[in-house]
Amino acid sequence: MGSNKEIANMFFEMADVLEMKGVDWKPNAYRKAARSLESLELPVEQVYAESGVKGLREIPGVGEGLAKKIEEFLKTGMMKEFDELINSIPRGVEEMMHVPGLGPKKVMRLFKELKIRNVQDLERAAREGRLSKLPGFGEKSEQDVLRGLGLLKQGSERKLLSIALPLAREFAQRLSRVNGVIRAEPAGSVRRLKETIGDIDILVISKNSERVMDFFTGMPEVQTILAKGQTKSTVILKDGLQADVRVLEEKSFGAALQYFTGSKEHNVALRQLAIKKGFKLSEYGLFRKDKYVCGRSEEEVYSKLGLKLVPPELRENSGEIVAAQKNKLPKLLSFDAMKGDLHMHSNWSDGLHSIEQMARAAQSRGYKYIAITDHSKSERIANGMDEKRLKSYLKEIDKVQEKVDIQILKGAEVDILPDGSLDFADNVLKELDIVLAAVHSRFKSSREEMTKRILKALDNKYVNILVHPTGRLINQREPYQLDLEKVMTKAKEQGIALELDCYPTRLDLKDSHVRMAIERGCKISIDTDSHATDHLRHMELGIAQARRGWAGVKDVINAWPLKKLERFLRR
Ligand code: DGT
Ligand code: CA
Ligand code: CA
Repeated sequence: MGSNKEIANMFFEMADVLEMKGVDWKPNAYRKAARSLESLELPVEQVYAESGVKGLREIPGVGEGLAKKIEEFLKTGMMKEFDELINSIPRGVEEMMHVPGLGPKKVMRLFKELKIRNVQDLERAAREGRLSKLPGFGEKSEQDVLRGLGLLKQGSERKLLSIALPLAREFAQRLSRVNGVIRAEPAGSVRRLKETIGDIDILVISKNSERVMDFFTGMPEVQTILAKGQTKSTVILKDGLQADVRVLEEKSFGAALQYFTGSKEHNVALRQLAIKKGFKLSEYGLFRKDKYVCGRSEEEVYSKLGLKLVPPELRENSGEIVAAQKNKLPKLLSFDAMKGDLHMHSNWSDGLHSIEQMARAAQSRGYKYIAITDHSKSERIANGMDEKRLKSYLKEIDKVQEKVDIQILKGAEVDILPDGSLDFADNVLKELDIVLAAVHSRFKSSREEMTKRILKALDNKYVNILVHPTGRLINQREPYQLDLEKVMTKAKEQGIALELDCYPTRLDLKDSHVRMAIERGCKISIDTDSHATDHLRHMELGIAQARRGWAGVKDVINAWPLKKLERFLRR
């Protein structure tokens, strides 16, 4: 973990503790600085080495006080105030903050009034119905706590793709440089680009397995070695993720890559097909009557079984095998297909960077267009804009447009209010090139209410994209109750796209919903919802998810040329 991330985590923790203690504004200042550090492109050591405390103070959100704390940490490896704060409350109490749905204020009350000191106490108390007795808590909050505990458990078992994917790539890269290694590739759910990952699987071709295993189990990220053998080793990494490495012969690498990429369900179906055709398929190869037929590459294996090569993202036994047999696999969206990004924030609302910085960052990714889409007025905590500030914001976009070589669409992320009306009136919406509509409140409405609310918003003639349509946060918040089918039908009728929000914890719509949408002729917009320039890279996660949902260029409005997109936006 680099210092940027380490200091950011310390600031986040300090914010939590300060909030539990009822301190005002400071927690938010710490969080802002933490987010800023997280998305800083340069290592903070470098900033400090080059321009000292003054350089640190130029990091958005970092003032005099926090700059001094960063300096202290860089010089001594410690932060006195961090230690003091952390030691001022029991460890377990602070951990309760990580239960989705429990804020610092509630945690403090549970600690003070019910003497609940850790997550185990909390679970017991909730199961015994003791939480609901606390004034202002009630049975509903108790159920929420139990659900939150479930999500927390899930999160400790399955990690986000955004965490596992770079690690898997890094490990494969390092392993491929080990003496005697011919090839090293990620397999398993990481290769299928699934939204969450149980463990990382890596396959290696090498004649010297011992050297590979020594290297792998000796990596600095490794916390515990669970197994170390000739063909397979398993480790637990410091962040809790598990990783397996397998060493193979060249002759069976394709078969093994196929087998260990999975999914299990895809493999079972493929193996049955092999049997039907008189073969036997295993991780060692394709055999006929115990005689090796092939196994060096996946292509050979699929081809001998009469199939086109199935892209890993589709290997879930959900129709891909029949499609591959009939040469009817979809032409998937490629990783370089995107022409623009239609959802991002600037420092006009809760983003870190200016409109110009966002535009330039998008331009350097090779995009042809972007939409700047800051929040509307009801999003007070996100510094949403009222009509007056919106006017200046639109002027600022015009000014930036003069300076950059990328088309900027003037947009806003407009709240869908509880009654289904929008946060800006039609005569204001009319001034925008693109309108994103979003639910940010009353997540716990009934299915009927939420469906009615969103359908009404989609009746507005200026809306172009319904963003993060189900509101879920992976391992943190369930999707809201919603009749998605009705929403998709309405969106298609109205010429409104549904978003696939690429933010790592959102990935909303999820894969199966993408497929459901495109089967109904509904268009998708894959957007990063960036709050800083470096978030633009999350596009890859969204493309992966779209591919898992069988989407191609025809389904994705921001993979289209500007002219065609503009026609779509005019509805
Ligand atoms: P994960 O780690 O839970 O995110 O998901 P996977 O798909 O990476 O699963 P993992 O790591 O347990 O196993 C890797 C692959 O090995 C899996 O995708 C398919 C294959 N595999 C594992 N167990 C079985 C099995 O019992 N039968 C078959 N046919 N394949 C298996
Ligand atoms: Ca795995
Ligand atoms: Ca595994």
